Amino acid sequence: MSETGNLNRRGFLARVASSLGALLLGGCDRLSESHWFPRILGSAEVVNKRAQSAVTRAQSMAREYTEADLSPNFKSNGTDYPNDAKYQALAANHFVDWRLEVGGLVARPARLSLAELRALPSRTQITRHDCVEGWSCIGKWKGVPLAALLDRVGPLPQARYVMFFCADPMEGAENKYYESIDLAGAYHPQTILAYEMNDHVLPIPYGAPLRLRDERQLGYKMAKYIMRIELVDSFAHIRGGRGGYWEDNGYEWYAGI
Ligand SMILES: Nc1nc2c(c(=O)[nH]1)N[C@H]1C(S)=C(S)[C@@H](COP(=O)(O)O)O[C@H]1N2
Ligand SMILES: [Mo]
Repeated sequence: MSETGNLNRRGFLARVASSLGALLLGGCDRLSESHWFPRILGSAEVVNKRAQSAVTRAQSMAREYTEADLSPNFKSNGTDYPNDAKYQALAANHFVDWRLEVGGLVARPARLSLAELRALPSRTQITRHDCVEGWSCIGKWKGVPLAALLDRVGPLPQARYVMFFCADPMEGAENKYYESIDLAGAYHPQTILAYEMNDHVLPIPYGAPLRLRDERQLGYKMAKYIMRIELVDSFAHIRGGRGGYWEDNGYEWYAGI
């Protein structure tokens, strides 16, 4: 290519670059004049949270059913009335004095009444419960998304699992039912702490006053009679070290279906 050709070419590229720049700037100006652009720029945290939940949503949603699919008799399994004096006293007073303790690796530990949990956002879902023993029932659940509760207490960066400690003794008072799920599962939009079942206050056989619904896992993950929630970085040193009552007895920790 000749000297002049090179210069012309450089001149051409420079002109393209500058007009491209003008185009891009023009584009930015137009965007920042619109309503949504500055708001999104000003809320990177919200964008990140949305992106995070979009990813978990894409991961998989458990199937949801209609009212017509509800099981006429939802089975109660495992404990149907905790053999624990403190629990029974709380139940006698309709759980007015019950408080959900939330602690461990969180910025703002909390003690929440049922009324306070009901004041948080809620989600209602009709889903199929599959027990590892080989039966399934379809029920309607209403509760607070675990994600909303986590937003309230602020998980610390080291937190990896959410542990649920229950009221019901299995063998011996010290060996109460417990379970755990990981944070990705905890933030899944269908993971809720249910306080209603089939449009009624959650009955005792199904886990009153509060039970976990994690619709993508088997029944034994869905802790009933929750008293305390604790965020941890490992469950290796808690109880049997396998993350749950049934896990300590040989069941898989991950019970995805
Ligand atoms: N606290 C507690 N949670 C529990 C259990 C239990 O015995 N105690 N049983 C588990 C099992 S094996 C199943 S299948 C479901 C049963 O829930 P349901 O009684 O609503 O059918 O609860 C799970 N969560
Ligand atoms: Mo189960």
